[in-house]
Amino acid sequence: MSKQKGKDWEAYLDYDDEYADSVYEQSELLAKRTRKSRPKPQSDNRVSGIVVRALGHHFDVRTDAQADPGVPNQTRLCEVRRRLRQEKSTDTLVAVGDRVWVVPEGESGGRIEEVEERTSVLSRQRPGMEALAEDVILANPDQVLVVFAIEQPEPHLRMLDRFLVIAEFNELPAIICVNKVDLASLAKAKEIFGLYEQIGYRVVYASAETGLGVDELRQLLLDCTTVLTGPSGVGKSSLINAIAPALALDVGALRDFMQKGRHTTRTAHLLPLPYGDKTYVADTPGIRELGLYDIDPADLGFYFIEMEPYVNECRFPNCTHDHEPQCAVRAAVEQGAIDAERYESYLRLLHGEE
Ligand SMILES: Nc1nc2c(ncn2[C@@H]2O[C@H](COP(=O)(O)OP(=O)(O)OP(=O)(O)O)[C@@H](O)[C@H]2O)c(=O)[nH]1
Ligand SMILES: [Mg+2]
Ligand SMILES: [Zn+2]
Repeated sequence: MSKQKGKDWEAYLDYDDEYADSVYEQSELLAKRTRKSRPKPQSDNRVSGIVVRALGHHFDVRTDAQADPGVPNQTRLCEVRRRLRQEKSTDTLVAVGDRVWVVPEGESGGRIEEVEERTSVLSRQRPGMEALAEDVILANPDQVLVVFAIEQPEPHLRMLDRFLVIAEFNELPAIICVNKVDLASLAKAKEIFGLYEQIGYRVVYASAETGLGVDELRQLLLDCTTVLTGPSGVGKSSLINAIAPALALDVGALRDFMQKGRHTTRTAHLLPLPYGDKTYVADTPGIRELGLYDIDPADLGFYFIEMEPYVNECRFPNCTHDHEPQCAVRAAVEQGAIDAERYESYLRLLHGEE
């Protein structure tokens, strides 16, 4: 499924910049001699952790409190060796959410030595790249909370459909949150998003402002890692603040998010919520471009959950559900069993349109 599967991460990682840069080009002998004076990759003092924030080439890693006591905020600012940083790889080598092994340095520093294989990923096509390139939004999420606003900004359902396709492709349960219901009405919100309930998605109607839906969201987040995603300005950070006020995340001023290109949250941030050891939530920057990464257009029908039951009923096994005769999907659209707008979304994605 994800591109990382089977990749030998250790081959990409080392524990020392200077060492790594010389060893790979020079003789085995030199390598052996140098290694003696360096910490071993499997040194006993390494500790496990989770990458909670990416800061350019550095990463905040939350280390295991028992193995690594006395660390300020339980967070170490870690480097990765230079060779890794120079990799012209199109994949994200270290991402927020990655489980890593760190050799501690000083009171609050460290070096990422190993990245564990990702068990799941929320990713998209890296914007501005022609070639297939993965931009990992979050590594190892258990579920996705796709946040849209009923107003400010106006919801674009084509964009929501893209988020859902990406979640389905990655086999991540998706929950839809419609925020800012205080700006319209619950009736209007249901008119627009009720369709998604009909096709089987959980939809939470919320307002970070009035607290509507906040208890429901809190319940849904318990004991797992949830990534919040959606356009900028919809209130992702505001909702997390409402769920756990102690976090006090930065929230955008109204004029900021209406301006093009302004994102209040600039980097993904994985936060432990004060509701049990296993409750994590990831606040991420708003997304404007959401290209599908590594999804074969021929499989797209499988990721529209209400189309999926029909795709094997078509006359032609390679039916794209676009123009082919005796297409079960199109028949279902004509009968009203599949919503015409969702089908329109499907066609746009099929043809690579915005
Ligand atoms: N009326 C109303 N305003 C809200 C609500 N939630 C958030 N806002 C406002 O919407 C603006 C954007 O909120 P943020 O929480 O920064 O949005 P975001 O999704 O985190 O945005 P990025 O970090 O840029 O992706 C702020 O001015 C919030 O006060 C809500 O439920 N109702
Ligand atoms: Mg934000
Ligand atoms: Zn078909």
